[in-house]
Amino acid sequence: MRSVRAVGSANRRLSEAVQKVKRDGHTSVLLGGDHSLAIGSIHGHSALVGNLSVVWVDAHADINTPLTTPTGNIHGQPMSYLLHELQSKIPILPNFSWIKPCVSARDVVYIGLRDVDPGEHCILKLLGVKLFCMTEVDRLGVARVMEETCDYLSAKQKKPIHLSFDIDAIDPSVTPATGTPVVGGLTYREGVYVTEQLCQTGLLSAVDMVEVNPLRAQTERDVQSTVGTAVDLLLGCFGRLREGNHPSDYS
Ligand code: DIR
Ligand code: MN
Ligand code: MN
Ligand code: MN
Repeated sequence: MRSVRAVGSANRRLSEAVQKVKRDGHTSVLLGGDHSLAIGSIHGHSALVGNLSVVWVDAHADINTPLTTPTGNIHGQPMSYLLHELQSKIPILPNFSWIKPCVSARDVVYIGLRDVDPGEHCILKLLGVKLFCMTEVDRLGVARVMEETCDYLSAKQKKPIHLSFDIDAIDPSVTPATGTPVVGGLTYREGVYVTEQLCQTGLLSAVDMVEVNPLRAQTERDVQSTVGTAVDLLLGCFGRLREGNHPSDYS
């Protein structure tokens, strides 16, 4: 396990910062940085608003436990610390004892998966987590995926939505400047459509835009394409429409 203490204490501070943003009545936006930051972001969000829906857009499921991780990377594990259902599988770790699981497996939807470890696949199936891997995106199309995602999340009670968007969900031909690129991802347009539809629900309450890493780019053009896409995805979350916006939309 890499940098356990630092990740634990940074996330504790982050959780408090997110709680303050939510207390002040704002939508929280986290720019990252590796995806272990979702621990503090979701913890803090839930501490203030209560039960959440989580939409996790990623090539990876990030649901390894400290015992199933093949890499020791905590950014491959954040969901395992947050889910009630996995609490008994989490060993005691330094600077992690403040983390209380706060999300139910039935309130999570994954979109864009295409690189899932065997242990993670086991967990996802055991818990019956709703997911749209790239096969599903290919089969159904992004419009149907978002329709089903929004129906699934609003079927019970309408909970605030936490969007955790790993930029590696998008195809590396568009967003190459990231730590663990995987071929065969969402197109730019599919990514923007996901954010537009989540904005439309009126329930989007916090957004993580993570794994954007200009240091991993080979060219300036790679940086521009990756960062520009991340910005457009965030604008989609905040109501920018490709049809254009009426002036009153901005007020
Ligand atoms: C792998 C890779 N499943 C792990 N995960 C990544 O390290 O647990 N997540 N890259 O973003
Ligand atoms: Mn991730
Ligand atoms: Mn990822
Ligand atoms: Mn990662």
